[in-house]
Amino acid sequence: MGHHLTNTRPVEMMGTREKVLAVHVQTERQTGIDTARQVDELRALIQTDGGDIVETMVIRVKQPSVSTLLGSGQVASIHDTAALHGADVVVFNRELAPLQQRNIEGIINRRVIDRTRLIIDIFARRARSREGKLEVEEALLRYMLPRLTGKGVVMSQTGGGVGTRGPGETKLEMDRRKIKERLGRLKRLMDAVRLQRKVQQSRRAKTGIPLISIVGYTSAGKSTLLNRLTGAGMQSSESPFTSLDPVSRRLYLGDGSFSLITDTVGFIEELPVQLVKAFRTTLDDVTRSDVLLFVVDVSKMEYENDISVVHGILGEIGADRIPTIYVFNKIDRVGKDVPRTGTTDSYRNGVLVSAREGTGIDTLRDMIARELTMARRHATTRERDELYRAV
Ligand SMILES: Nc1nc2c(ncn2[C@@H]2O[C@H](COP(=O)(O)OP(=O)(O)OP(=O)(O)O)[C@@H](O)[C@H]2O)c(=O)[nH]1
Ligand SMILES: [Mg+2]
Repeated sequence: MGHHLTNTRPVEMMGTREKVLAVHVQTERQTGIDTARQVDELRALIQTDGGDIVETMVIRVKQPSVSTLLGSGQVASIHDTAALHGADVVVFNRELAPLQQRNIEGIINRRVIDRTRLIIDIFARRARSREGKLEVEEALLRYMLPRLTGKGVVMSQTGGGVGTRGPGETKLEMDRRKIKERLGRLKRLMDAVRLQRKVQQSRRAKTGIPLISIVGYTSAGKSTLLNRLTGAGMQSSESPFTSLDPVSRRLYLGDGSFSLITDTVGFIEELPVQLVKAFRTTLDDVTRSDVLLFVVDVSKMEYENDISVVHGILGEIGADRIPTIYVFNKIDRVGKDVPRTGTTDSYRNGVLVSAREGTGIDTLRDMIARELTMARRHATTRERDELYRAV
């Protein structure tokens, strides 16, 4: 009986989890609270990527060194700590320049993975759709291009290590020329996907069905909210980046009409630029929405920071002017008073909910209906104006 269970366990639980030393590099500008939050986030990312954290180091740096980022004494102490705990990999909580990464790796004699590679790796692990896989592959190749050494690189999807996953089916050995060729081919493949999407979009636009997108920091509760609103069977979990592929469902409004509501990839502080670029097709739906539901986990101490990170990324993808409802989620964890005394007051279009327990969801439905009516009115005014201009 027991072996059925064993077979469904993830590979990492069967004794192959890599031992990871987590290194948080703290610059002078950062406060203590920032550090605690970022260290927690780093640890969650490493665990999501199948790593077993044996030790966490916080290293303060005053004057970053071009060649190794840290001082030589600091690199030596990373080496010693890694050796002491038998770490296989050292993961840094920031992007390292290719030169820094290579030099540190040389000194500490272990694989060095930076934050960007770690996040791309998690995306590679999660991508299910063809489009998502192509997007992750593009991000990974763009990341690797400036990091090639003479030998080229090896990517494999079957490898179990932290920060080693690639999206290809087989082991790929690539040099710079091959990477550039592959990027060219990826571009052609994505162009085809985009064209297909355009056709779908214009077909959908003709139906006049309004679009709503759920956006927010990773783990804010976006999928739980979609499930609560529509009964969709979206997977939700504590670990970051559970959902990558956009999933759309019908959301019925009071008057019998419906809209399409889409849940998509979560955002994170310093989301690698390669990923934002590669995911532009996926994020295109967000940009075309009539209304955004901006989900915020108010049980996190630093939820205001999450809000500004998400605002930043919405700005980057050109979705910052879409009418937005702020959904302050997880109030079951904090009680009603806490978020009300904070920033939530300054968001006119905000509602306190618990997606898990259903609190506040009726109010949210009413707000969505109202927002869509206004969006429609705007659209008709615009069309009428255009008509007047035309005659
Ligand atoms: N207490 C509480 N937990 C919640 C609530 N909503 C979601 N959660 C939990 O928060 C975690 C993340 O929820 P998800 O719905 O997966 O979050 P997400 O925003 O879709 O995350 P990603 O897809 O990974 O970006 C899960 O463990 C949920 O059960 C809520 O209202 N209250
Ligand atoms: Mg999700």
